[in-house]
Amino acid sequence: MTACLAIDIGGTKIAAALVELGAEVKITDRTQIHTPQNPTAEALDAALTQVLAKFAGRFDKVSVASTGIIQDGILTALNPKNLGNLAFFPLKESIEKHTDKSLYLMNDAQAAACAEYLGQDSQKVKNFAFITVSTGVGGGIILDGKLFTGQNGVAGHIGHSLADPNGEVCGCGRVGCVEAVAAGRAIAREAAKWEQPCDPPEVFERFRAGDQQAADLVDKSAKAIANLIADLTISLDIECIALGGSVGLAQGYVERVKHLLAQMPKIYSPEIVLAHYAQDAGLIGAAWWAEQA
Ligand code: ADP
Ligand code: BMX
Ligand code: ZN
Repeated sequence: MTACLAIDIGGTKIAAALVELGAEVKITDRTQIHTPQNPTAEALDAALTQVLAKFAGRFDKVSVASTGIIQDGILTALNPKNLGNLAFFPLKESIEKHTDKSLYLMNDAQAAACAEYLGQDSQKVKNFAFITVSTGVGGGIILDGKLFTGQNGVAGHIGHSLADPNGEVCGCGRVGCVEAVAAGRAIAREAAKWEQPCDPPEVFERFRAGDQQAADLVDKSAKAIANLIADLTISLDIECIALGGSVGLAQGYVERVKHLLAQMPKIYSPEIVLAHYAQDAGLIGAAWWAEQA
């Protein structure tokens, strides 16, 4: 048996599957549950218990890609609001209660960056980034062909760079972060105030149907992401960026990001692609990371 149980913990959903990396990536028994919106470690612990029970005896290692800063087995939320107000979670301890197999832990967007870089020609593209526009805005940065995590695992938390000095206070405590303007949660917060309130999927439906209010909100998010891409490109000489997350992958979004970037000088525009592995990028990246270890 060489299957890796990969688990992707996001602010909205927890996905898990058995992943085999051969000539082709094989994902089996993918399952998905809601991330508890409850600020107790017990709630997340119970959700992970449920996932591990489902796959009991069918894997030889476990690899987890999770929202938050992951270091020394602990998950620390930079933005606790994305995790039902849970600020710390003993991730390693929670999983090791259920299995004695090897365990690997990393940030979700860093994992997705590894997966998406697999499809690139590593001789050609050396500096690459993945951006998820999802519950939050996360990032993973590949520099000179290698994932850059930094000493504290913080590298890539680009959702917390500045979008608007007069913007909303972000859940991390800083004013005007990209995440506070562009993320699914930011879109949900704004659309909840409308005369006809709706959720982000409906915002995108209305945007595609030509509704101006919805188009303005989508553009506000896309503009923050376009500026983020420009900043990353000019800071790190990024050649290609993959966009993921349910907002990033939503039909019509990447076109708006590309349109807004096209209005800037050409040097700010890397190649932009949609995440090839879409909603499975975190799972595949986590399995790949475990195999490299
Ligand atoms: P996670 O953050 O758990 O990885 P997602 O990538 O699914 O999960 O992102 C969740 C966010 O995306 C939520 O804010 C949700 O409202 C929003 N969302 C989900 N589906 C869509 C959609 N089809 N179009 C636009 N936004 C969506
Ligand atoms: C937040 C931060 C990142 C994460 C990003 C995307 C927390 C809990 N998370 O910026 O670590 O990568 O959200 O997470 O502080 P997602 O839940 O939207 O996938
Ligand atoms: Zn922030």
